[in-house]
Formats: sequence, C-alpha cells, structure tokens
Amino acid sequence: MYTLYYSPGACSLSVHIVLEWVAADYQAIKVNPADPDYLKVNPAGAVPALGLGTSSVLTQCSAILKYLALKYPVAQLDQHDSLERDADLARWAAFLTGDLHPAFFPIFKPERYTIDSSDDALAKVKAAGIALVAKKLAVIDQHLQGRDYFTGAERSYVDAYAVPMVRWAKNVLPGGLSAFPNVARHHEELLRDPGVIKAMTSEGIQGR
Ligand SMILES: N[C@@H](CCC(=O)N[C@@H](CS)C(=O)NCC(=O)O)C(=O)O
Repeated sequence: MYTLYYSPGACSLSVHIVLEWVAADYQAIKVNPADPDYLKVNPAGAVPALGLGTSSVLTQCSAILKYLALKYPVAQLDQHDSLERDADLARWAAFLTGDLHPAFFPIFKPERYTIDSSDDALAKVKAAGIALVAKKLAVIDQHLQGRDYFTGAERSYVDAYAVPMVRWAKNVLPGGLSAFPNVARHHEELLRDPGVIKAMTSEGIQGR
C-alpha cells in the first residue's frame, strides 16, 4: 500500500488525484511540511512524498506523478505512442514544476523573497508573484486553445498536476480565471471528474 503525505490543497493534491485515477491502494496522511517528524520522511520539508510500501519514499511531485503513470499503464496517463508526445508531456510537466509552481512562492511565502519585513515590501513581493502567475497562465491558456487536455484529446498526469495550481490562481488573481478562458474550461472539466472530486473531498477542500 502507498502512503501519500499531503497538505490540503497543496501540490500534493495532484498525486492524490492520480492515485484515484490509477485506482491504487493507498492511505493519505495529512502533514505539516515543517513538522520535525515529517522532515524524517522528506528532509526538504515539502509535500508531496509517497511511501512505496517498502523503505523507499519518493519525493518531487513531477517524479511521483510520472512514477504512478508508468506503474499503471492501463490508466493511460503517460502514453508512449510517439517521441513527440513524450517530449510534449515532459515539457508541460517541466513548465508546471519549474515555471508555474514557483511563481506562487512569492505570493504564499513573500518573506522568503525579501529581507525587508515591512507590510509594504511584502505586498510588493506578492504583487510581483501575482503578475508572474498571470504571465505563466497565459502560456497555458494559449496552449489549451482547441485542446481538451494538455496533450490533446486524452488526459495525462499533467492535467492532474495543473489542478491545485489553477485552483490557487483562481483564488489569488484579482480577476480569478476570467482572462484565461481555456484554463477555466479545462479546470471546470476536471472539477467534474470523480477522481478529482474524491481526492478533494478527502482533503476537506471545496472545488470553488
Ligand atoms: N519541487 C517540489 C516543491 C514542493 C513544494 O514546494 N510543496 C509545497 C506545497 S505546494 C510545500 O510543501 N511547501 C512547504 C514550504 O515551502 O515550506 C515538488 O515539486 O515536489
């Protein structure tokens, strides 16, 4: 049995969704990433972590999602039908890990991005993060034009990966997702998915 270590609504939600999509046998444990006991599981102090039921623990969201997708090929979340599709999936996983996710860090943890602890300085850091999130979402919005999912007509693990981040964006951007109609459509579709609903309900978070 797998053990998912998560924080409600964090990027770990994507692993929770994929565990549902592949119908894995798992337990989910809510943690505070800074808790000293959790640091023994993931010394980086971040969720997600996935215990494999052995002594091994996987960390890094994108790596865990890919692991599950490859482990359960029948779920078809990482189809290897062409080199181009492989590269496309890798590209979007990298974009979410390296571009979109870090754009939120200044919003959620502004004190890490300035040594000025005044309210004004922190507000400016947050504002910079909000502008960056909007810039990254615009790239995704353009890509999703005419596509149901990131790699075309069928869902992949990258679609699950986007769920928590788009949910954050909806909450932190002044206009929500109004400037990103394709992202909004994709997100609303995923929010109707039974696996997404189950994962979110189990984390005690609302879809909206
Ligand atoms: N590169 C890591 C980042 C994980 C990460 O930053 N997770 C956030 C939640 S979305 C977290 O646990 N943050 C705790 C902290 O930074 O103190 C991954 O992709 O797994």
